Amino acid sequence: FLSHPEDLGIVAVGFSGGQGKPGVDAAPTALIESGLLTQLRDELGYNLHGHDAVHSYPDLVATSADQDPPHRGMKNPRSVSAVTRRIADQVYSHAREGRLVLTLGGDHSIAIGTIAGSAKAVRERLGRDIAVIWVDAHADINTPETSDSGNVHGMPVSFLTGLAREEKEEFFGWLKDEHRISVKKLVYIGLRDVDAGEKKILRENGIKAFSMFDIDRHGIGRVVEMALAHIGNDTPIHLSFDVDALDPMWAPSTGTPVRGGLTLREGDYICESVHQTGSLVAVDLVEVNPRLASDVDVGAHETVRAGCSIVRCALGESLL
Ligand code: B3U
Ligand code: MN
Ligand code: MN
Repeated sequence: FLSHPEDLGIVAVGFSGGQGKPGVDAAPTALIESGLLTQLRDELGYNLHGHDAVHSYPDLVATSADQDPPHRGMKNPRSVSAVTRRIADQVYSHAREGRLVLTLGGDHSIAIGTIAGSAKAVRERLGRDIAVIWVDAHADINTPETSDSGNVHGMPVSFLTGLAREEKEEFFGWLKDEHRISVKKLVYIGLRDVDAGEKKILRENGIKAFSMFDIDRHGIGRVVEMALAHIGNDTPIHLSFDVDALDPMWAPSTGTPVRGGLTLREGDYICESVHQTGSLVAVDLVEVNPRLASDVDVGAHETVRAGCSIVRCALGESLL
């Protein structure tokens, strides 16, 4: 599905407004300083585009809380809406050229932008709907009304599928049908901390989800096989990987760690398998927060290392 499979569009997003803990905005710099982009260029042979900047969108982020009061319970709604809209444009420009797109977050609210941008570009370029593989401990499918936290990083999937809607441009009203994905082309892997309201949404919409229970029962190999079978062969894939899908043993430095997660090897395996389909059009890596951990130096180092491994596997490092 890529006209230039060797070309990699990079969107580095230093943004944390979709949740309350500062530090997740420092992730792109930490990942890049640890050598991720150099590895992608020198070892995996990609031509990088857009890799010179880490974007923090100072013109779009409200500088004080009273400039961006809650709307329908959502925190920082104007900032998150404006930033994700800009990210959608950035991802779209790369994807419209037929490049694979890698977005380094940032909290998971940014996937509103990344998926909106790739869905629109792939529709225009190929007349196809993308599928989304969402790897996460959480379902991130709260509507503003079901959310207890008001954090938009727990809502991106509801906006992207149209389960949550808003007319007003400044509150995600810029999202149109061309940006949206079907609940039928969405599949989760790694879930283990899903709110009651989210379980109801998953059930009522028949959304395919593989929890840690399913991984224990069937093994990761079979789960990935079933996930890929669900979205169907020959469908462009957007992989959105929340590092908190990994067990805190491998990824302690993240805003909401949940025990009982994927091993790093299982996470890498998911990415390798998705790469192997040849259908990957975009990858997000989100929720690395290098400022959080009981031992920050060790924790952040391990988490950044895990994040780099996930990205390299998705981009084909394991191919022999
Ligand atoms: N479901 C909860 C918690 C949560 C979602 N995503 C993360 N945490 N990382 C919420 O806030 O919506
Ligand atoms: Mn998430
Ligand atoms: Mn999560």
